[in-house]
Amino acid sequence: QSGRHMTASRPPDWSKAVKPPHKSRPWGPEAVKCIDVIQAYIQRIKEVNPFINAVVKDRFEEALQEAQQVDRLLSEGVGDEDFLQEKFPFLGVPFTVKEAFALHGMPNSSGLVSRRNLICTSDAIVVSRLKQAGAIPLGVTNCSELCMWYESSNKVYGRTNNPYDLQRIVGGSSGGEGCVLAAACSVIGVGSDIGGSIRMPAFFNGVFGHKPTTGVVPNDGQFPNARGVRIDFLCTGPMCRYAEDLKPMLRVMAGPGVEKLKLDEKVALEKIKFYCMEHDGGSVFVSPVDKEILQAQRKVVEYLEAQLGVQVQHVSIRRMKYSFQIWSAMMSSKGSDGQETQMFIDLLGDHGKPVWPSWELLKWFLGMSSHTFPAIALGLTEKLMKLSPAAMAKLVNMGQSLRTEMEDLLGANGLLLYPSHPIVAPKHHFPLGMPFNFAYTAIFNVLGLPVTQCPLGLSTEGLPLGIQVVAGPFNDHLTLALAQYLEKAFGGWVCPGKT
Ligand SMILES: *[C@@H]1O[C@H](CO)[C@@H](O)[C@H](O)[C@H]1NC(C)=O
Ligand SMILES: CC(=O)N[C@H]1CO[C@H](CO)[C@@H](O)[C@@H]1O
Repeated sequence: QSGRHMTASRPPDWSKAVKPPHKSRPWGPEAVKCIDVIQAYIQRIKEVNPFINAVVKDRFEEALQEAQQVDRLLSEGVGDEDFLQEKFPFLGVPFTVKEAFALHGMPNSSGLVSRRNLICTSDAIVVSRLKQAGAIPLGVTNCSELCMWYESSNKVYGRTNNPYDLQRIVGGSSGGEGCVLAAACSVIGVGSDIGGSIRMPAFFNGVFGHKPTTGVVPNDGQFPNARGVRIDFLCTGPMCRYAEDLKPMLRVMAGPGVEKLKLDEKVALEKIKFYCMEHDGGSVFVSPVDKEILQAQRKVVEYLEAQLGVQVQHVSIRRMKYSFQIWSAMMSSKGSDGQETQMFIDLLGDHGKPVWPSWELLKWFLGMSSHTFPAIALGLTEKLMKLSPAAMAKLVNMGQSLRTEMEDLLGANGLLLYPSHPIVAPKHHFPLGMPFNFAYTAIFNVLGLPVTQCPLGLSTEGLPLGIQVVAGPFNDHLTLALAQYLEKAFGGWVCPGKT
């Protein structure tokens, strides 16, 4: 069990994955104590984290004390089950948080070396709301440097490995979160998404991730936070192993914002208008969609048609081909308040001097830079990629037309099925060769639509497959309802190492 010389080549025995605590009844003779649940999760993290490197800072001692408080509360009989359900819907449930969010006593470096010694003295709003709902934080999880890349690796915490194959990526930027959930080290988690940072890791690790409608869940308390137009594109949201947890999590995380949604509305799936698009129409910047991902999507279509008696309509929305260009242009456009978006090199400098990317590149070749290669490359290219004002305006217009087109198509009762990503979890470093594959998720950030990534079993190589379910604005209840339905039909999360 000495972690020091462990060569992280083979995953450990995953078969001892812990059952979710809320699945076992909290009362009666078979009751499970909160302390036992938290202990089991801590044990699990200790066992597998040396391989996956997903939890980057823990608070096990505090978590155990909090679990004892929960047990005491229950033994004192504070109220009946309904009361507790209402007041503390996540009482005693362990959870984890992407490191970029503030969690009291934990770092919030976002993988930036210059921030490595920061320790939070407060909680992000969503974290505090989950705590108030009774959930117990176990620690914080890895992300990409400044949350701007889809491989979770940085110079503060190193690289996180995929639990289905340690040689592969977990995605980013909420990659540690996707990974801990899949590895059964945590059962619910907090992520954020400006280009797919919840949905990509959820896809690569075979768990559920929901990007809510823009403006429903507060983004406060994360670093870096969005400014200017990007405020409308960044979404904080839930990630979890079981689809049934998405809705209560969203309810808690949204707080008063939940009133904008219709989460209590009953969804009649057989009355939904289903649309399906199998690829973006052939963008040259993006990998073609993998055959197995296509097959999985077709199976979903067949299943819905057979079971619900619906007709899934194939659509080809031409503007989707320009997803990457539209996202980039809209991300760097001026806000309605005239505020410019922040340059990445300034963020890298963390309020000090902006980082000079060519100098960092030179240092990187000598192994002396404190930044990751993708971050340096992003710094180098952000100036080069600056479009002419006319080209920018054209793309922003195109994005606005696409938003109208999507909203008209989906209305208040439509769902679109779309691949979560063109390929299954690639090997480490692959994203450098195909940097724009995130366009499959990113386009929905600038469109402001709610999207749930749902796992769909494993590929022949044993890697998670999945699909994005997209609804019109404020119709999150539709995507969440379909997520639960697909989980029943296709099995949802599959414990890694069991196949
Ligand atoms: C990160 O932690 C530092 C130290 O407590 C704090 O000053 C800062 O506000 C935190 N960042 C966010 C976004 O909460
Ligand atoms: C592989 C790796 O670098 N792991 C590090 C993750 O972060 C923790 C906490 O800072 C370190 O102790 C590990 O060495």
